[in-house]
Amino acid sequence: MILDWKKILIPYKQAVEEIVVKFESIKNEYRELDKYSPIEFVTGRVKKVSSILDKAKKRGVPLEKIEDEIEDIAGIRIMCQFVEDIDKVVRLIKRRDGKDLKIICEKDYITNIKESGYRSYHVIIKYPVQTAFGEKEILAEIQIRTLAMNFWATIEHSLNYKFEGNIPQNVRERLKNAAEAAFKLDKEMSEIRDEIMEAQEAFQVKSTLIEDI
Ligand code: 0O2
Repeated sequence: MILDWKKILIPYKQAVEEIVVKFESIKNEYRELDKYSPIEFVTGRVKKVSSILDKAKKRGVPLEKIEDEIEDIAGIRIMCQFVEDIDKVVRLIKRRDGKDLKIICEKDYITNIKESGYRSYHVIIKYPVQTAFGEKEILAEIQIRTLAMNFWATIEHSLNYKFEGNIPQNVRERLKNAAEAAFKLDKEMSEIRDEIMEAQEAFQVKSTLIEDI
């Protein structure tokens, strides 16, 4: 069986672009209203064909089932400043359930931290894409995390890539310590959250006034 990946990935690319714009718009709306935004920034990517095939092989997923079983071909990442913002973003997503997206499942790696030290909240959704040939529903994974969680996950991911999944024990230990430090950083930041939010709102108003001059 030969798959035409170029054709298969078109709706995934479109979905990622649309979903990123939707969450960026929410962020901009908060900012326009001089309100604190629970969304700091949003990124998205379509998984590389080689990574899709590697994941399918690792999980024993046959080619014809890839689109049903690999949930993160379309991946969206929403970064937040504080752990508390993650809940708010999840609520924003839930409010859209049954409207422009359907929630399939949630994976809470913040309460249930992964063995690696990974923390993040994942929401798997079904998203309808209007293509040139009609509607196609695709699966997408939205990862919601703080800046500290993202920093750690990005570094760990690149080390995993470098060591092809076999990170040496001493580096693994350091990563565990770094995960603990990122956890503490999030906790400390949460404790001074009100002060930070007020300062940022004041700064935003001041910048807007300067722009208006
Ligand atoms: P990419 O595109 O390279 O990021 P599994 O990996 O089988 O345990 P599963 O069931 O595929 O996980 O889904 P899960 O747990 O929701 O993880 C999917 C994605 O979450 C991963 O995608 C990563 O982006 C992220 N992730 C999960 N665990 C870790 C981790 O320990 N460290 C880091 N850095 N990221 C993690 P992929 O497949 O790695 O692809």
